[in-house]
Amino acid sequence: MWNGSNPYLPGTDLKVWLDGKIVHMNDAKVSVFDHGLLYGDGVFEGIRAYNGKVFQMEAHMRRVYEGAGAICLKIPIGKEEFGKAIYDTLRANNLQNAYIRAVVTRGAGYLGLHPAKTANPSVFIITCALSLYPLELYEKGMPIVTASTIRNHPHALSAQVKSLNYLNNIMAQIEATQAGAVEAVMLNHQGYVAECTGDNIFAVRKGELWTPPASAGILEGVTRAVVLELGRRRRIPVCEKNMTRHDLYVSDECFLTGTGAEIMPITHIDQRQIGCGKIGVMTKQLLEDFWACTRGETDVQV
Ligand code: PXG
Repeated sequence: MWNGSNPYLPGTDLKVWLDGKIVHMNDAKVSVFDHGLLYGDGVFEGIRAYNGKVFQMEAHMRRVYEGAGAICLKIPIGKEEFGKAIYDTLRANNLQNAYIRAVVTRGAGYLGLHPAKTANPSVFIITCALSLYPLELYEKGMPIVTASTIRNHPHALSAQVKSLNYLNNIMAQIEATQAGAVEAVMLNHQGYVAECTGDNIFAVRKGELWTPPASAGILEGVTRAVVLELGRRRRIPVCEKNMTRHDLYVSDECFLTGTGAEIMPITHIDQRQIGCGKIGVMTKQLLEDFWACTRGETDVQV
């Protein structure tokens, strides 16, 4: 049990939804025999709530149930109950604007890989206040680097499965930190741009919006789908196409998308300045459109 000594853990009295019950964070315990811990055997979702409403709930639920299904993991509750559990957790913590982490593990069982060695998958939901990027970063943008760690080969496990094994991405994140950046772009096994460690990537080139296709082995992010739709609504030519690092270097604008980051402008990649070195015109339009969605002013179904 956490004894409160780790300064990096949330220090507040959070309530966690664990297998049907709302419990205090100190009582939210999973077994050392849980296959989620022993083998990374499970799936998770990172979701956000804005003004008391869960953003793109359906898309996140679709992804977690599809991902679980793809690894033969039966989520012990239905989609509706899962959604209600998320709202119950937000309410228990009095949170209107929050980060939501939903996790499904194969559950506790004997040692050994075989999934039959576990009987009861476990579900838990953590909600907490967001530590947002400073607002000025959305104007100024940020630098990223290319990691030498490549994205997992999509033929090993589909990137659509948001599995509990993120070690590759963590390795790339360490590379980013060591280079003084917050994010790193990962290439795929063919050398094409895939995505960042927890964000998708877009480039703007001659008025067109480019992003790598699902076949590049990327997670088809919910934010990415919203941004593609917002681009189409603005009649921007949108291309899902394989991109090289060179395409990024010579782009007019570049930005990341993700649940946590929303739309984050990129100013430098591997020390090369992108465009004017601050948020680009198209990025700014899309960010404003995106914020209108999060405020519930426009509806985008993905
Ligand atoms: N690629 C990867 C590899 C991700 O893990 C995204 C893209 C963006 O997808 P969404 O659906 O968020 O637009 C992700 C999302 C966390 C955290 O706590 C990670 C993500 C999302 C939220 C929180 O590290 N990854």
